[in-house]
Amino acid sequence: MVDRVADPWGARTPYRQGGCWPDRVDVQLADGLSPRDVDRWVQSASVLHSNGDAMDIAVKDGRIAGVRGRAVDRVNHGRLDPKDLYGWQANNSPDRLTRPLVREHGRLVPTDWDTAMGRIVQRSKQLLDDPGGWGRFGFYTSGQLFLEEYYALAVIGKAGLGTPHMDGNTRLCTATAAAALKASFGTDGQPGSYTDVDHCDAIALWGHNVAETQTVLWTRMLDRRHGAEPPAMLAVDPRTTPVAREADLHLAVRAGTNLALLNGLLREIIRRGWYDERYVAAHTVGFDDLAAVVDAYPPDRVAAVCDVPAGDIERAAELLGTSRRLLSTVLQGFYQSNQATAAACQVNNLHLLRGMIGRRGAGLYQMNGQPTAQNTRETGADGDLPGLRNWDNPAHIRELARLWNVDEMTIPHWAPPTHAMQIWRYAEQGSIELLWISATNPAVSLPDLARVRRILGRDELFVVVQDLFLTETAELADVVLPSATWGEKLGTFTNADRTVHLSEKAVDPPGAARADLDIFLDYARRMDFRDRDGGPLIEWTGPQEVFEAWKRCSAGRPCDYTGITYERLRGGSGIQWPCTDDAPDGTERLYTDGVFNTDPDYCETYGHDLSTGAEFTADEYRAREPAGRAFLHAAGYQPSPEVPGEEYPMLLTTGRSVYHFHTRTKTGRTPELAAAAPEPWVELNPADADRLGIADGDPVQVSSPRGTIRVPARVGGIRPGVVFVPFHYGYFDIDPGKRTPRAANELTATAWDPVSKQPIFKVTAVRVAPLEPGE
Ligand SMILES: Nc1nc2c(c(=O)[nH]1)N[C@H]1C(S)=C(S)[C@@H](COP(=O)(O)OP(=O)(O)OC[C@H]3O[C@@H](n4cnc5c(=O)[nH]c(N)nc54)[C@H](O)[C@@H]3O)O[C@H]1N2
Ligand SMILES: Nc1nc2c(c(=O)[nH]1)N[C@H]1C(S)=C(S)[C@@H](COP(=O)(O)OP(=O)(O)OC[C@H]3O[C@@H](n4cnc5c(=O)[nH]c(N)nc54)[C@H](O)[C@@H]3O)O[C@H]1N2
Ligand SMILES: [Mo]
Repeated sequence: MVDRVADPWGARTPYRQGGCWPDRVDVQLADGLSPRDVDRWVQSASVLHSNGDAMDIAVKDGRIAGVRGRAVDRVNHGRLDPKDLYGWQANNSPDRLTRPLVREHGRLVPTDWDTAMGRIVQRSKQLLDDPGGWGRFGFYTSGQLFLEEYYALAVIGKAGLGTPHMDGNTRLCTATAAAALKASFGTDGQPGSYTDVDHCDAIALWGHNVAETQTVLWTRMLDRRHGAEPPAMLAVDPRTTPVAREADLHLAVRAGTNLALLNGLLREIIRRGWYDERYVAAHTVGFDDLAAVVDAYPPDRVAAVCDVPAGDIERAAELLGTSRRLLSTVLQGFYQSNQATAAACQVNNLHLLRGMIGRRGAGLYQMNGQPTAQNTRETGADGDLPGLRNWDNPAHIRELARLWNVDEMTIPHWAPPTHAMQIWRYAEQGSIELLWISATNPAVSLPDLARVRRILGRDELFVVVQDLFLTETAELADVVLPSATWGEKLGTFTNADRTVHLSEKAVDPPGAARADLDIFLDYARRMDFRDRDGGPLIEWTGPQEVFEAWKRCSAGRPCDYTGITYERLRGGSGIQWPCTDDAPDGTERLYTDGVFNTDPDYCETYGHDLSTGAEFTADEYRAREPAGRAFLHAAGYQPSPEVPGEEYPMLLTTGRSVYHFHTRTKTGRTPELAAAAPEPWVELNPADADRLGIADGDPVQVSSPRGTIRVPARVGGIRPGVVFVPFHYGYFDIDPGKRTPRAANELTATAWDPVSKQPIFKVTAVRVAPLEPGE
């Protein structure tokens, strides 16, 4: 065993282009435990990022005691991320919630399940007694539950209650990935496969610090870089991340200017003739418009907007334009930045223009972040309709009504589903009166936390929180439901390259904690939801039955699971959807024939205007006659809603460290990871630090119009004018006794992308000042 805090990526196992990535099995066991002493190894996969690294959980005396990578799996060939190697210890944490809690006279007190569920059901029935009562329910779920749990929740919300107010924290995470995939290709679903890393000759990382956020995918890229015929690498990030340091070319763009950069790059690619005219003519719509829009972005203009040298833009265009197998990944540096969907679509355009899609090495990822975000989207727990169906297509509604045996009018489809930011707005204004939060910690992860605390604290709002720990959010709830988690429940989930894994139950949850699926099914039973014939709407009792029902719902849709069974997922590798009778081993790449999911009867959306978010109608969509061709969408650059000014002269961007997962409920309870990054910090460019009189380690104050935080300075690692704060640290440090304003989201604004509705966490105007001694 090696110290993977000191070296997050482990030893290189180089390989050549077209070769097979060698196995390397990573293992971590509890102190003093040897592999011989392990009672059982139980199959699972990672839930601390979207990579889907397969692993076995070691069980000793009924407790989780370690993990081991699965060499047979197509995703990780045995490797594990540092968070996975150490993070399982949080399952055994002594402060896990073991009993439900209810609020009595202002305080949360322990109770039993009957009392806790009874309160939720009583409140629910009260609301349903009033006409339109279904509109008073809001559900805010996660990208971290299992597929079966989301599907059960989606059916409860859409066929049981009939509320349109359901979304996931996937709105903060990969709403833009979904929006960009739908906009360009007709439906959600990643075109590429991780094996594209084995074949590519250039890798472009668009606002994706993959080295810290998907360490195993990064080791695959690094191993190619260390083998024969290594791929070239381009990084676009305002910070000097490990990715930027490895790359052949790093464009340290000013935060919020991605679209200008991409427009400039596409202009060069078109002007230099580096695009595939035949592919564009046969498989795309919109070339002339795109060419006209990007023509206004010559290198000098882009250099001025993005603040990178014009020569570097030309070099980047050449790297992209002359590669023969280009792999791109896009993540939060685009999705949470200005003009998110428009910018992400330009990466799709790059691949379409160059015909770099649907063949080996020409991979494109509108990357996921959370381990199960793909499932939130597929099952409709994010508000979309299950099976990547289109809310605006009556035939799709009819299919679901038939499947669930409910009236079409029960299924909300008279307007787009309510997105999370709007759900919070309704909760603030009072039209949502019951907000059920599962597996997410919005009191740390949403923007403008002072506002979020105000909303959760409203007396009129009944808040249910389903979690493992008494989080910043849970302590503001009316009812807290203690959940089982990974390793303590059975289910499936799907990673960023469509690989479906099974996660078995290794141990029992602590105390009275229950699997999220059991909680949702218990609620359905107590609410006694009925179908149109008066029979029970939901009769499932366990995950496998829900999975079988989900397979029927997915049949014929892009995410077709009909060929997958729990049994087939046991023992070997995960399987990529679609998996059907015709493709019994799954499907490695989508769109290999250049036919996209844009047919009006099949597509997931009729589309939006990328600049304003205005929705197109079915007729407008049909008039564009996509006929299986992909859309080349164009948009002009506009500055972000917050730009630096006199009072707030710098730009704050936020994000992740390799050692922590999100709000640290698990990694903060893991000794090795907590010690590796015990407190937040702010990264500053040396020239900015000098000018402000700040030295490395000095305490500083960062302020925005919403709030102020006090954190130590780290000088270096970032471009001038931009500062970075990790968003992992909430306003208390695991121990609720110790409270300090130090969360990045005290500063961020309630603002979102017009198309994906994803919040703009990466561009906030701030002021930075040294703290005087004693302050
Ligand atoms: N260690 C760790 N790994 C994780 C997670 C975690 O919490 N910790 N979370 C998982 C989840 S849910 C997600 S969504 C992913 C996120 O994975 P990433 O997207 O890789 O992570 P971030 O740090 O949020 O953002 C990536 C980069 O965007 C850059 N950036 C900021 N503003 C801009 C901009 O305007 N333009 C450009 N081009 N870049 C910009 C930041 O400097 C940052 O380095 O990670 C997953 N993996
Ligand atoms: N400023 C800023 N803000 C951000 C981001 C950023 O880059 N910058 N990134 C955004 C992104 S991409 C994301 S994904 C979000 C993440 O934000 P959150 O979802 O709020 O973060 P987590 O800490 O992962 O919260 C998950 C919660 O679910 C609990 N949990 C874990 N497993 C289970 C389970 O099986 N069942 C139940 N019931 N509970 C469980 C955990 O204890 C934890 O409290 O943050 C977003 N916010
Ligand atoms: Mo995320």
